[in-house]
Amino acid sequence: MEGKQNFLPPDRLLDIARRNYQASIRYFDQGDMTTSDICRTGPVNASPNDPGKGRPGDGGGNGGNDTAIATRTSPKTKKPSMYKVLLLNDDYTPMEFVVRILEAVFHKTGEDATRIMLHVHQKGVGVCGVYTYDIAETKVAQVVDIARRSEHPLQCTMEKE
Ligand code: TYC
Repeated sequence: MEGKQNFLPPDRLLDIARRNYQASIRYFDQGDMTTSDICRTGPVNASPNDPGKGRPGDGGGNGGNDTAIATRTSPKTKKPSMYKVLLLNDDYTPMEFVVRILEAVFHKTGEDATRIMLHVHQKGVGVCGVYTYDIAETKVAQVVDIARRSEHPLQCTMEKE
């Protein structure tokens, strides 16, 4: 189909852009941003000889700066979720092997490792440490890998705190 395409004239497009810009300023003023959080960049339609005046309808005083970049100034940081790494009891893995695992993977002293191992042996489950997701996942994988290489059924898992 061959037909005329109805493009808006450039002046009309600029007018719409200007109105959108003013509306976005009003929008940011209502929220937690202020116009001071908005950094105006170079003028797109101001004359270099007459920088103080934009075209009619641009609000008059801003030199015709139609480009804005909104930046959030307050840093928003969140603490990562933490995960407990748990050791499970079984009837076959040797106590000494569990103590070695706790020393090697969780950097426990011999005394702490023995205490944790005995706790798991008696209660069925115990916490080896608390870590961010990736570290907890790696430690679980290391325990299971070492145990399987030695053909022990030792079970290790993780749980969100
Ligand atoms: N119950 C095992 C035994 O009597 C020892 C053991 C302790 C196994 C802790 C696993 O996570 C464990 N040999």
